Amino acid sequence: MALAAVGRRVGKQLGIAPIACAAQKWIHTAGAAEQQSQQPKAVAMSKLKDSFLDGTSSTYLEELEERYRSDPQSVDKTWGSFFKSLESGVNPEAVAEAFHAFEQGSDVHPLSAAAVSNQTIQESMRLLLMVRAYQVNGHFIAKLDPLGIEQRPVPPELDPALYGFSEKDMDREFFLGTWKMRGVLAEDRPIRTLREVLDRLRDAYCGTTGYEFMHIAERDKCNWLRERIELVEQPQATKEEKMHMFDRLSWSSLFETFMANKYAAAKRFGLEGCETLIPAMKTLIDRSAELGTEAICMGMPHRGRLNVLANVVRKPMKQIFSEFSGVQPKSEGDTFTGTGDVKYHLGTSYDRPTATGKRVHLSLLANPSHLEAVDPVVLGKVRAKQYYSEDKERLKNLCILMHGDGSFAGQGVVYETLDMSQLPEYTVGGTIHVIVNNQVAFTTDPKKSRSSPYCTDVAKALSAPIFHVNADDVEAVVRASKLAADWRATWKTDVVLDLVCYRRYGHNEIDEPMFTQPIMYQAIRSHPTPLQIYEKRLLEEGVVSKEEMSSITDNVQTTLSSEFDGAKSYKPDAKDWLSSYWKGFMGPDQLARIRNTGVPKDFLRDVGTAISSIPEGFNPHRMIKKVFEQRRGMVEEREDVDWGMAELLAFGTLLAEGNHVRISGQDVERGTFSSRHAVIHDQKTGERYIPMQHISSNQKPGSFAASNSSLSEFGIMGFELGYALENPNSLVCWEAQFGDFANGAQTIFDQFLTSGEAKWLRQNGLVCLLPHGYDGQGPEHSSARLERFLQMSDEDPYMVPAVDESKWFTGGHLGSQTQSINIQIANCTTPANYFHLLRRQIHRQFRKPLLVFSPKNLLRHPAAKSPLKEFDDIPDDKGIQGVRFKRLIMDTSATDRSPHPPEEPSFKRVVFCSGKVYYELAAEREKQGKQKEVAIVRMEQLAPFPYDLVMREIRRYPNAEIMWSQEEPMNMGAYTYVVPRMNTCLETEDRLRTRKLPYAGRKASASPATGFGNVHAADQNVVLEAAIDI
Ligand SMILES: Cc1ncc(C[n+]2csc(CCOP(=O)(O)OP(=O)(O)O)c2C)c(N)n1
Ligand SMILES: [Mg+2]
Repeated sequence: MALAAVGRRVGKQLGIAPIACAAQKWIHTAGAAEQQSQQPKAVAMSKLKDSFLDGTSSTYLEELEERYRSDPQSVDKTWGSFFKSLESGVNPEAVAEAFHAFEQGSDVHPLSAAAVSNQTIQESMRLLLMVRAYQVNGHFIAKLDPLGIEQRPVPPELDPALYGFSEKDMDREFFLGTWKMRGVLAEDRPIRTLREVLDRLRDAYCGTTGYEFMHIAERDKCNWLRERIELVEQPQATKEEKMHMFDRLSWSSLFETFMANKYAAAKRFGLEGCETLIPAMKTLIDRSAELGTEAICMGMPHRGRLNVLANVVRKPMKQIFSEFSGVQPKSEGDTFTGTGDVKYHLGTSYDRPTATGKRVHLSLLANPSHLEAVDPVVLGKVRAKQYYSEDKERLKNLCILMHGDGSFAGQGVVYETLDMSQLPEYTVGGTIHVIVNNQVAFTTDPKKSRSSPYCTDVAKALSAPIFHVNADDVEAVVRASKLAADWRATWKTDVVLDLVCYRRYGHNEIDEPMFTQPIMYQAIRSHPTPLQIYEKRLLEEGVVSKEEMSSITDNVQTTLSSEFDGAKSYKPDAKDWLSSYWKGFMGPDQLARIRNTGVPKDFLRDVGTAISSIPEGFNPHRMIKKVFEQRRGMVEEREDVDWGMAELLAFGTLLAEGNHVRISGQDVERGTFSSRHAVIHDQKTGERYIPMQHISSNQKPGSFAASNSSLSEFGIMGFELGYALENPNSLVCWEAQFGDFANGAQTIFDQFLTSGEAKWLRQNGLVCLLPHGYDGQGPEHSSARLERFLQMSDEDPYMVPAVDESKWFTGGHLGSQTQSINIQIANCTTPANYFHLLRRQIHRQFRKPLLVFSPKNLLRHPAAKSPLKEFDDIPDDKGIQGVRFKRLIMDTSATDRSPHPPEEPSFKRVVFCSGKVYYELAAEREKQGKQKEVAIVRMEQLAPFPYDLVMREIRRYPNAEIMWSQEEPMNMGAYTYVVPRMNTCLETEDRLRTRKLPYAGRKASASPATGFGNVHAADQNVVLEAAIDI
C-alpha cells in the first residue's frame, strides 16, 4: 500500500472512537489501573510526532516514501525498517493506534509498534515457542565438536519454518516480551526483526557454547542464566585478557610437548586435545577467589593430571620430573615411605596467589585408578573444611571435580555423589564439575558407552546447568568457566562444564588409536592445536603481535628446561602433604604414647545425664521416654550400661573433650535396630531434638552430627572417608545398614581405606560399623564378610611381634604393632569394650581405620551389659595403665592378666571365638556344665592379631586343646585368618600338634547363610555342641 494512502487513512481514523489498543497485546504485567491509562484516545493529526524526525504530515510521509523507494539508504534506518514493515502488509489502523500510544507517553516506538500490531496472537505464540525451542534445544546445533565429525540431526523445532515464518518475515519487526522473563524474552526488550531475534538466539545458543538449563524448574535460576547467555553484547576480552589466556594455554600446551619429548615411552595420559582445561581451571579458581573462596579441593582422573598438578596446583615441576625418574620420596630421618603409587595418582596442595592478588589454598586429592571413586571423598573433605572453618555460607571452601566423558556417564558413584548435592548434612554448597569430553573412552565410542545424547545427562537429575563448550575456543571456555564459578557462588548448587574436545594420541601415549577410531584420528592428524588456533585468531584480530606471543612461549620453554635441569638435584619430601591439623601425629615409624580411654565417673555422669535428658515441653514417644529413663538409670548405676548407651557415652565424652563427632549412614539417627535414638521426634509437633548437641554449654554448633544418609554405600562411605581425612580430632563413623550391604562400597574399602596410607601416606581414622551376626535372617542380613577385611589386613601371619614384658601393664610392650598395620578389625562383645574402642580411636597420636563388626542381637542381649565402673578411669587391675580396650577377653574363670599366669591344668579345651557367638557358646557350656573343662576366650580385636594375649592363654591352659569356633561357614568368618596366626602362637609356645586348627563352625558354603529359619537354628546348635562337647 502506498504510504500516502496510509497517511490519509490514519487521518480518518484519528477522528473516531478509540479502537482496540495495540499496546494491550504486548503488555502482560499491567494491572487494571495501568491498563486503563493506556487506553488509546483520539489525537489530532497535527500532534503526531516521532522521535527521530519532526515530519508529521502526510505530505512529508509521502516525500519520505518516495525517497525510500528510490534509495532505501537515503532515509533514516528506523524509517527504513518502517517502510519495510509496510511492504509486508502493515495494517493502517495499527499506525493510528501506535501514534496514539506514543502520544500517551508509552515508551514504545510508534512506528515499530505499528508494525508489531500486525503480529497476530498466533504469531506471538509461535515466536515464543521458537525462542523456547532455542533455549531448550539450541545446543544441539551448537558447534561443539572441534573435529566437526560428529553427526547430529538438526531438531525441526529450530527451523523458523516450523512456526510458519518464511524469508519474507525476516525483516518484519516483532515484539517478544513475556511476563517475568529475562533475556531475549524480557518485557523491556526493544522490538526487533525476526532476523535479529534469530541471529541473537543462534549467537547465544548455537555458537561454540551450548547451554542446557531449561530442565531447571526455578524461574529465577533460568532468568539468571538467560540474562547472561542472551546478552546482546557479550563482553569482549581486552588485549590483556587475551594475552593472559594465551599465556595459560601456552603453559598447558608446551608442558605436554615437553613431557612428550622427554619421556616418550612413559604413560602420562596427556591432555593434548583439551589443553584449554588449564585456562578453564585457572579461571574457575581466580573467579571463585574473587567471589570469596579461600580453599579449593579438587579431584580428577588420569587425563591431564600432570598438567593440572604442574600448572594449576603448582606442584613444583622439578618434583614432577623427579618422580618421573622413579625416585622414592623420603624425608630426613624417615623410614616409612609406604608402597607409593604411579605418578598420575598423586595429590598435592599449594597456596596459590590469584590474578587479583588474593591467595587461595588448592589441594588435589590423591586417587586410585578407579574412575570417579574420588568424587565423594573430595566432597567429604570439603564438607569437613566447611565445618572447621565455620563456613556457613559454603563460600570459603569449594569443590571442583574433573571427569572423563566415559566415566561420568558410566560410573554409578557419579550419581551417588551428585545426589548428595542438596542433602543438609552432605551439601558442600554445590560442586563445579569439569568434563574432559574427548569423545572416546579408551577405545569405546560414546554411542557404545551411553544411552543419552550427552555424557552429562545424569546431572540434569539435580537441576544442574550444563555448559557444553568447544574446547578449541579458549575464549568461550574461559567465558563458560566464569559463568560456572558465578553460578556456584550465587546459587550454591552443582554446575557442569563440558569441554568437548578430542584426544590427540591414544588412550596413553604408547597406545595406537587408529586400530579403533580411524576416521576420528585421520581428522585429528591434520587438526591444529588449540594454541595454534588461538595464535592464528589473535593474529587475524590484530590485537596481539607475533612478537608478544613469542615472548610468552619463549618464557615457558625456558622455565620448563630449567625445572627439568633442577629435577636432577631435587630432594623429595615424603610428608609434604601433611595439613596443619595433623602436625604432631606419628607415622608408623614413630612410636606413639598409649593413653587412657577411661573417664572420671563425675564426667561420665554429667555426660550421661545430658544424653538422657529430654527438654521440658517436648513430647517424646512413650517408648523413647522409657529408653531415656533407662539410660538415666544406667548413669546413676541403677542398671548396667547397654550397647546403645555405651556408644552415646563414647560420643558424648569425646564431644565434651572438644572433639567433633559425626555418624552417617542409612537410618543411623534412630539406628536400624532402634538402639541409638540420637535424634528424637516430638509426637505432637514433629520437632527434632538431639541430646548430643546439648552436652556442654560451650559446645560448637554442629559438633555432633548424626545423619540419615541417602541410600548409597559407595558414595556415602567415600564421603565419610574424605571427611575423616581433614582433621584427626574428629570421630567419623559410617554405619552400613547391615554389614552385608557394605560391599557396595568395596572400592572405597579396597582403594582408599585399606591401602591409602601405604600408597599416599595419608592416615585416616574412619570407623566403619558393619552389623554382622547370624540370627537366621538369611544370606543378605547375616554377614559383613569379615573374611575379606581380614584378608586385607597387612600383618605377617608368621611373625610374632617382639614383646617387652617389662612394659606389659604400662602399655607399649608391643612396640608399634597397631601403628604399622593398615586397618584395625574388631568384633567386640561388651558395651564397655565398644566404648573404649571408639574413644581409643581419638586418644592416640596416630589414626588408623577401624572396622567394627557390630552386633545386632547384643544390642538387647541381657548378658551384653557393662557396669559403669568399666567406663571410668580407675584401673581394673593393679599397676595397669593406658587404654582400657581389651583386645582379648579371658575366660570368665580367669583373673590373672600377667604374661605368665598360673597354669590351669584341668581345662581340656580352650575355645577361641569372636563376636556374639560367645554368648551362645557360654550358654551351651553352662547347659552342659563344662565350666571347669572348657574355657572360652573372646578375641575382641582380630587385627592387629593379639599374639601376646593368645600366647598367654595358651600358657594358662597347658593341657587344653586349642580350638576355633565361629558361626560363619568355614570359608568365611575369621577361620582362614586365624589358622596361620594361631599356629604361629602354638608353635612359638611349642604346643603345635597339628596344622589343622580344630574347628567348630558351619561347613564351607557358597552362600553366607541359609534362608530357612529352622536350618539356621539346627546348624547353630551343631556348632555350639561341637565346640563344647568334649
Ligand atoms: C572404575 C574403572 N573402570 C575401568 C577402568 C579402566 N579404564 C581406564 S581409563 C578408561 C577409559 C576412560 O574414559 P574416559 O572417562 O572418557 O576418560 P579419558 O581417558 O577418555 O580421558 C577405562 C575404562 C578404570 N580406570 N576405572
Ligand atoms: Mg574420554
